[in-house]
Amino acid sequence: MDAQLSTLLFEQRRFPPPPEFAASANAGEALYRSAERDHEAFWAEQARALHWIRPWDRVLEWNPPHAKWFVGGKLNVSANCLDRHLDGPLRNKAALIWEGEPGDRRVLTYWDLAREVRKAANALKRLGVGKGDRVAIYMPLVPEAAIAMLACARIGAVHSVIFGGFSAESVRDRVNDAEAKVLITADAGYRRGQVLPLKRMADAAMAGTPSIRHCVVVRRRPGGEGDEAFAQMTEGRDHWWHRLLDAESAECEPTPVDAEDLLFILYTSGTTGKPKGIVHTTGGYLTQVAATTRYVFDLKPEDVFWCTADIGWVTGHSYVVYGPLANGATVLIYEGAPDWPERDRFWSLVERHGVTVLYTAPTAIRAFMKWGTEHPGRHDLSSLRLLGSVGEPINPEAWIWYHTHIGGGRCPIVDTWWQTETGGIMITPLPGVTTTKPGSATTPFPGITAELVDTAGTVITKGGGFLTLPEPWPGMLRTIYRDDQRYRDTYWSRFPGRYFAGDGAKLDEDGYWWILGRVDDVLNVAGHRIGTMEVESALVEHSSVAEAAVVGRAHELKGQALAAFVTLKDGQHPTSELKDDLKAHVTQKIGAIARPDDIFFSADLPKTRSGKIMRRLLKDIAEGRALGDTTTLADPNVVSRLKEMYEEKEG
Ligand code: 7RM
Repeated sequence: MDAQLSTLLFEQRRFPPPPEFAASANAGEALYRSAERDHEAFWAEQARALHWIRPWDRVLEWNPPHAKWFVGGKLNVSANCLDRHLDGPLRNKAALIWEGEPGDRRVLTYWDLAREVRKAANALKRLGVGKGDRVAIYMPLVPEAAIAMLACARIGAVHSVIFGGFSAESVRDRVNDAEAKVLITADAGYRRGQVLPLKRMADAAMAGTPSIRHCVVVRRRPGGEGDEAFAQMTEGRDHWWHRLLDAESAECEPTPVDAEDLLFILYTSGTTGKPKGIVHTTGGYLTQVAATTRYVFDLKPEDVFWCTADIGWVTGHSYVVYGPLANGATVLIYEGAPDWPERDRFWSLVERHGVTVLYTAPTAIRAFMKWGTEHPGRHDLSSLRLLGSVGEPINPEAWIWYHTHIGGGRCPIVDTWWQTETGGIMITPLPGVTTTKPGSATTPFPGITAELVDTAGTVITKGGGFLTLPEPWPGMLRTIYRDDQRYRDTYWSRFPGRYFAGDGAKLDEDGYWWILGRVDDVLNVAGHRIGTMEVESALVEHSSVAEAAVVGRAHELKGQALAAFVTLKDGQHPTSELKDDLKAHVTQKIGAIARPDDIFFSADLPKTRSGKIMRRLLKDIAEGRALGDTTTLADPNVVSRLKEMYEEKEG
C-alpha cells in the first residue's frame, strides 16, 4: 500500500471540465449545494423524478444498521423503465441495441421491450411465480436477460442473476440459498468463438436444486430447438422461452410493489467460502441508480450508452438495465469478448453504433494498452463524448491512455467507486463540474457521505486509512439474504456505527479520494471480487489436496492474479498434470474467473505458532519481494524453502 501511496502522491495532473461540456451538462455545482443543505430532501427530490403509484409517508427510517427509504411508497420498477416512456417521443426509440459475438444484431424499441417484458411476466405468472418468489437467471448477454429481469420486477418477483461464466456448482449453491422456483437460462452463449453449453450446466445444477419447479430456455443458437447436444428438455419442467411467450398476451398490469420490497438478490464474494446474497429493495435502489445515471453519465436523448459489464454483475444491473432504462436511454449490449474476432471489436462496436458514452473497467483498458493503439486507431471514435471507469483502481497511466487514445483528449473521464453492496455509484466526479485527477475517484456523489478512519475508527481528514460510510444511502444493501447476523458482522462491526467497505483509501489536500483496494481477504481479479477462502475451499475439496492457501499477487492486466500454495496428501505427487487438474477443478467448482494463475506445491505452509497460515508471507513470495517479519513463524525454514522454489520457477 505504501508504494502505491507514494506513486499516487506524485500525480499532479489536473483535468478541469471542458467548457463546452459544462455548458450543457445535466449536473451543476448547485446539485452539491442543495444536497449539502439536507441529504434526505435531496434524495426525496431525486425520487420524485420516478413514477410512484402511492407517495411515501417518510423519506427515511434509520435504525442502524437497518434503513428504510421512502416508507409507505408504492411503485413498479418495470413501469418506471418502460410504460412511462410509451406515451411520448420515446415510444419508438431504441431501448436496447444488441450485438451477439458472432455478429448477429437486434434492436428493441421501448415499445418492443415493453411488449416482450409483459409477455414474459405473464409466462412467469403462468408457471406459478408470484410476488416475493425468487427467480434465478443464468444467461448470456442477450436481450432476454434484461427482459427476464424486468419481467420479474413487473410481477414483484425477486431475481437472482448468476453470471453465465459460473460453474454448475456455483449455480446450484446460489439457487438453493435463494430457494428459487424458476431458473431462466439459454441453450448456449458465445464467448471467444466458443459455444458455452449453458443449458447443460443448468441441468447439472438442477440435479441438486429441489426448489426449482420450472426451467425456461431461451433459444440462442439459430435453429437450436431440437439440438439435443445443447438442450435436452425435461418434460414438465423445461420450456422454450419463445413458445411460452408466443402463447401469452401483451397485456400485463404492473404489480404495485412496496418501496422496501425486494427487487433482487445478487451473490458476491466475501471473506468466507460462502457467497453472500446481497439484498436490494425497490424504491431507494431505483432512485439512486436513476439519479446517478442521469448526472454521472450525463445522458441526453440522443446518446448511445455502452456499459460493457455483464448483467451477472451489479454494474450490469444498475448501469445496463435499471439506471439507463429509467432514464429512457438507448443502451448498447454486446455478448462477447473484446478480442473476438479481432482486438478491435470494441472500437468497431463504438463506430458502428455511434456510442457516445462508454463505461468500462481498468482491466480492459490495460489490455487495450498492451494490444496497441493501432486497434482503436483503425476506427472513427469521434462519437464518444464521455468515458467511465469502474471495478478497481485505475492507474494514472491507464487513465491517461484512455483519455488520449479512446477519448481523443476531449472526453471527461468519470472514475466511479461503488460496490455490489452500495447498489449505485458513491464516489465519482460529475462531468462538467469536477476537475479530475488521474487515479482519483474524486469526491462523494451529492447526498452521500464518506469518511476516512484510522485503525481505531477515528475520523481523519488526510493520509491513508479505511473507507467508511457513516450515513445510510438509498441504494444500500438492506441485509444479507436470510443472514442478518452476517450483515451486521461483515459491514458494521469493524467500526461500530459505520458501514465499512473493506477498501483502503487516501484523502489528499483537496479532499479527493484515492481508493487503494481491498484490505480484507477479498481479491479483485480483473474487476471481479473473489474471496480467497472460496478458492481455498474448492482446492481442498480435491482428493489430492490436504491444505491450500490462496493469495493475490499484483498483475499487470488483471490488477491481481491468484497464487495458490498447496500441500498434498501423503502419497500424492506434485506433477504439472496435477497443477492443470487443480486449475480445472477450481474452474468446475466456481468458474473460470477463479482459476488460479500459479500453483505452488509445498510440503508445509508457513504458520504461526497458533497454527494460522501467514498469507502475508505467501504474498511476499508470490510477488518476489523480500520477506516481511518472520518472527512469529513456527518454522522459518518453510518460507525459505518456498521462496527458493519460487525463484527457481522464475529463473
Ligand atoms: C461496482 C463494483 C467492489 C470493489 C470495491 C473496490 C473495487 C470498484 C472502484 C474500485 C477503485 C474504483 N462492485 N472498486 N470501483 N476501486 N476505484 N472506481 O465493482 O462489488 O464487484 O466490487 O471493487 O475494491 O470494494 S463489486
